[in-house]
Amino acid sequence: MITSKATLKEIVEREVNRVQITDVHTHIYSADFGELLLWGIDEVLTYHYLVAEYFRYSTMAYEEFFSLSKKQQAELIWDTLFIKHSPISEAQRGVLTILAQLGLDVSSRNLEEYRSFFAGLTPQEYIDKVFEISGVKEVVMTNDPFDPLENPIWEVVGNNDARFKAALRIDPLLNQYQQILPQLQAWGYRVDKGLNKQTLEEIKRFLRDWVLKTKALYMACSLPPGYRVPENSERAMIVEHCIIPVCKELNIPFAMMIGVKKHVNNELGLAGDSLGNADIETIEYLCRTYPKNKFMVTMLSKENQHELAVTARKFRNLMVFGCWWFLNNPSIVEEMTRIRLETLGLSFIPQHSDARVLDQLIYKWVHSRRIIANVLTEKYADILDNHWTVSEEEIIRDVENLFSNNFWCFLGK
Ligand code: FIX
Ligand code: ZN
Repeated sequence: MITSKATLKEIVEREVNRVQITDVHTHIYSADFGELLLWGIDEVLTYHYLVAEYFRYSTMAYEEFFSLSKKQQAELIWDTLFIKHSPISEAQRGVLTILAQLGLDVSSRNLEEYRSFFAGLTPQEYIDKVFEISGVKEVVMTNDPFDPLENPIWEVVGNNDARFKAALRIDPLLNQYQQILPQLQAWGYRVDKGLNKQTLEEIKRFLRDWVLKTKALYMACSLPPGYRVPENSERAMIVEHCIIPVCKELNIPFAMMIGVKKHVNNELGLAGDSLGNADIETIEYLCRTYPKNKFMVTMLSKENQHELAVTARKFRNLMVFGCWWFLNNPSIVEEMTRIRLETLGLSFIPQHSDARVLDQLIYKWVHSRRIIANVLTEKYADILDNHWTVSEEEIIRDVENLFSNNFWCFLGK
């Protein structure tokens, strides 16, 4: 049994650093998906977080920047954010963490040298390397049947890498039904403008078809701050009459990622989204009204985090996950992890990477492991003060639950 705080710190850090992680939400793909998988230093540097930070200093016209090649954009970002200013933001620091963990000479600041390292690797080789360095054993992708680049891959190739799991992403269905209606009809689903009985049944058939085709572990959607159910809207109708029944039938969670304000600055593209406070009563309503359904929820506003944790205390069919997007900064990850451990004990999923570029698995998890280990150590130390003792095996158990098993148990797998 562990009784000293020094030993406690050492063991918690060791186990958090070596636990094999299930990353429950990413935007990366197995090599089967070809160009959809983004990797390498130029993709890392042109990550939309860094594009937004580049424009903090640049007066270049947005369209001029986006008309440049990825290589040229990367060089501008490198020069502006790393050479002309010290790279201390979380996303900037993340680039340095990636380079350091790959064993490259960060002090050289030589972008061409970094590029030559990547030039010598195939996608598959680099996937293997990143999974090994990051300690991630499996990731859940974001799979969008409405993406014209991704859709055909599922028809021909599919996913053949067991480390990559699928999640069915249905934002267009919920947030732009009228726009995607023709596509559903073209695929042979007998859907109409009005959400009549046949249309609702056909939307359910579409959802069922794609969950089964992709072997999706859950259905997911990002939702605006104004997301409300119940509500007299297409989105609320489709959630209650299609998503909920199919998720229950297939025993998979509905993952709601709530609070994104799309296109606040449209000229920034992916970097142009922001956030807003969302309504916790919608989550209360769904968890209460559909007790046989499972809901994974992450919210984008810092101000929503405490009430989300308290709501999870009320509903065992609610799993809180991740420090999403603008929350994935050390100061906020620490605060959210502390709130969650104090409010929920160990019954939540503390983090996901949201990696959009393969390399980011490395930095997002190096940074998060350190913060989560520190807060977790403090919480164990608090109970040791009351002469509770904890064993190494119990710490291993708790850490494996936080970083993997809580997700799989919630799925019922
Ligand atoms: O909706 C989402 O899955 C968001 O995570 C993304 O749209 C966002 O661009 C992102 O990658 C944030 O980290
Ligand atoms: Zn995401």
